[in-house]
Amino acid sequence: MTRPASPTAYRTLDPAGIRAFLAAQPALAARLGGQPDVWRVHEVSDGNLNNVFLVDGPAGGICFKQSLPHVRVDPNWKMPLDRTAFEAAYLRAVRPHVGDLTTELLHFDPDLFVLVVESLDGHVVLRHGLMQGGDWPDAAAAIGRFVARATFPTSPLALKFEDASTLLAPFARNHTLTRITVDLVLTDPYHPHPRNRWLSPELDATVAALRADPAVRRRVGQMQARFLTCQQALLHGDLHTGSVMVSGSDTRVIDGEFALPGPIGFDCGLFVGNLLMHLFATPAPEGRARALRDIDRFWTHFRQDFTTLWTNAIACGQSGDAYAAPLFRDDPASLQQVQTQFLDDIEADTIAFAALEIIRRTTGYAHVADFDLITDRTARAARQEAALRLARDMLAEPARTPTISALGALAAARAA
Ligand code: SR1
Ligand code: MG
Repeated sequence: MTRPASPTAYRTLDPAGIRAFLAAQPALAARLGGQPDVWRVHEVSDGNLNNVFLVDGPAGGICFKQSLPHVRVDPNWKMPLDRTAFEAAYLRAVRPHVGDLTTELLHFDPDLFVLVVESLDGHVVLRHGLMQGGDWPDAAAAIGRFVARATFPTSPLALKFEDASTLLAPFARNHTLTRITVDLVLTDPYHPHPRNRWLSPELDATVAALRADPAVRRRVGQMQARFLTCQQALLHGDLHTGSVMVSGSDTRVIDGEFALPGPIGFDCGLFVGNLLMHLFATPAPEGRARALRDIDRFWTHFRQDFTTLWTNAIACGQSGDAYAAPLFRDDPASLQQVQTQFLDDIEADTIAFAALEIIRRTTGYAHVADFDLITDRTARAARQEAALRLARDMLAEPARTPTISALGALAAARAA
C-alpha cells in the first residue's frame, strides 16, 4: 500500500494531463463516454491537502483526486505523497460494510497517487450547505450509522485478533497524516507555535487562560494517550462536516486519507465538535436548533447501530476475540452491561475529542469557515469565545457534560 513511488513517474497532472490519464483507462473512459476532447474537467479542490477535479462526459462523471508533494494551501510545507494510497485502502476496507454511505473506488494509481471515485456532482459539502441555512434532516443519522458500520466490523469485537491485526497494521503506518493530527489537533494549540493563529486579539486572554489551566493540560495529555494507544477500530480520522457530502437524503462520507487505528470516539468527537462550532457560529435560532437536533440524531443512531451490530454478532456466534460470544451468548444481561459501559466510554471520548476539535479549529492552524466567514469581528470573537469556554469546561469539568444530551443542553444555553 505504501510502496515508494517511482521518483520519475510522479507528476502533478493539469486538466490536459487528467484527460490523457483517463483516456488511457478503458473502464474510466467508458464511464465518461464520448471522446476525451468533449470531457469537461473542472477543479473543485476544497480541502487543505490535495488537488480534486470533477470530470464529466456524455455518459457520466468521475471525481479525480491527486496527492501533491506539499500541502495544497501551503506549497512550502512539503509532504510525502502516500495519503491517497491510504484513502484507497480505507475505501476498500469500509465500503463493504457502509455501502453507499461512502463513494465507490473506481481506480488508484500508485505512481501518480491518483484516486478516482464516483462523482458526487449535485451533492454539496455539508459544512457549506449548513452555512447557507440548508437542512438535511437525514444526514446526521446517516453519519452515526456510517461510524458504527465502519468501526464495529473493523474492531476485535467483530474480528479474530489475527484478522484485526492484519487489517489495522498497514493503517498504523499512516505516519504523515497522523503526525498532522498529533501536532495540529492534539498538541500545537496548547503551547506557542508558529502555526497557531486566531483572528481576533479579543481571544488572547481566553487562549492564555486555556493554556494555563492545569486541568485542561491533564485532560489533553490523557486524550493524546488515548488517541495513540487505544486502537479500537479503523477510523476515518478526519470526520468533520467538510468530509461529508449531501443531496436530498443521500449522505456520503469522503476523504478517508487520515485513516488510522484509534479510539472510536475520535471520529464521533470530530463530527460532534464541528456541529457544535456550527451551532455557535450561526446567528439563526432555527439553524442552532437544527445543529442540536443533529448532534442528538448522530449520537442516537451511532449508539443504536453499534449496539445492534454487536448484539447480532454475539447471537450468530460471529463475534471477535474481544467480548467473545462464548462468554455472553447465554447471558444477555451481562452483554447489555458491557455494551453500556463500552458505549459510555466512547461517549466520554467523544465529548473530550469534540472539545479538542473546537480548540484547534479556532486557535490552531486549520480553521473552519463557519467562524472565519463571520465578517463582524466583534460578533465573531464573542461566538468563538463562547465555543472555547464550552470546550474548556468539557475538558476541565467533565461532570458538567457527562453525556451528549447534557452537552447539547449546555451548548444550547451558552450559544443562545
Ligand atoms: C495541513 S492539513 C490541516 C487539516 O486539514 C485536514 O482536513 C485535517 O483536518 C488537517 O488537520
Ligand atoms: Mg479532507
